[in-house]
Amino acid sequence: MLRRLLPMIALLLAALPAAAQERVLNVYNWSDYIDPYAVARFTRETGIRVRYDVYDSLETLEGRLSAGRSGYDIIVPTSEPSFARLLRAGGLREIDRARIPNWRNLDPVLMERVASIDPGNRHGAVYLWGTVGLGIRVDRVRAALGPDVPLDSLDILLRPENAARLARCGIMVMDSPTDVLPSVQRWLGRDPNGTSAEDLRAAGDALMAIRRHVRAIVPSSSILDALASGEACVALTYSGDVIQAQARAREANRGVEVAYVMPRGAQLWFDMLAIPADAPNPEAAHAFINFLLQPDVMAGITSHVRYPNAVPASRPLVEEAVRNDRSVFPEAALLAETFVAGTPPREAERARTRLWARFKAGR
Ligand code: N2P
Repeated sequence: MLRRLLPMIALLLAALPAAAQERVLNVYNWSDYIDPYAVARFTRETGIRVRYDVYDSLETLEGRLSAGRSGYDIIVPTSEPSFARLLRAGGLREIDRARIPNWRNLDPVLMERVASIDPGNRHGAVYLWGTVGLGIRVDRVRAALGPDVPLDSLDILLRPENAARLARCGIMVMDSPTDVLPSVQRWLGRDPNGTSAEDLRAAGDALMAIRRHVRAIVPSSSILDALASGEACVALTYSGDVIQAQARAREANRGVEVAYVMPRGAQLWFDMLAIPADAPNPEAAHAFINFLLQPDVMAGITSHVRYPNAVPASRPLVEEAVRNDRSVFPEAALLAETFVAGTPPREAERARTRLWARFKAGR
């Protein structure tokens, strides 16, 4: 019976539109945040085709996800505030560990750090992590601020007299209040997660004081490009993006030397692999997470994007130059001084958005 039916089933399948037969995984990830080879290998090994979209700020990600029905199977929100908010709103699917044997490769210490917002780590795995700091052109900064300028502080950008001297060579700030304001507040010596009117006024004043020296407030992906091309000599953005820009600038060999400044007391963040509650293909999402958590795959990703990952066994497989790069893997003493952002209440979020609009408009 079955034997007679088989050719008919094959015929029926052939008549279906291609999309219905194909297994597709819909990924929504940060830009410049994976090794393209890993995606190709996943498709080759599983037959699952990957549709891949990117975002370059948490504001964009949350905007896209908050309405529901995003159509994505995998998203990569930062633990706080975005992952925490989505989780609280019931927007994330519980991960079935039985389908992810490679979960055991995850660093228990890192996973513990995000367990406070996701007890038992039931909804996400740490993918990559990093800090917020400055990408600088060392020669330009030294020329403008003196050869002995300390390269471990946001003073370079946030002291108005410094910004004034650097304005001509190009100052940029990534367009994300969520990932900029905490660092500014910390630099002011205030609670980085403070959301009182006084906290916000102080942060707003600090930003307005340098505003006329800032050439552009643009998405983080544009900052990466501007650092690589030399168009920006000081830019506030994510650590690995700066180090990617450094690599690109070296390759272009046009005399642009970029370095990462990790400020003392930097913002530390963890980006999470998560599955939206209404993911169309949760099966494929589990397969993808399991695939990513292999040491060799993760090593390829870290080598490519220059962010540390959460799979310790990948470390010896990471390209040597990246493995030994202190900008990628900060020293423990520096890490000990970092802070992790919190999740501001909705009211404060609105005030932050207004402040940011003023900063962008410059008045
Ligand atoms: C990648 C941006 C890094 C993610 N381009 C920041 N959490």
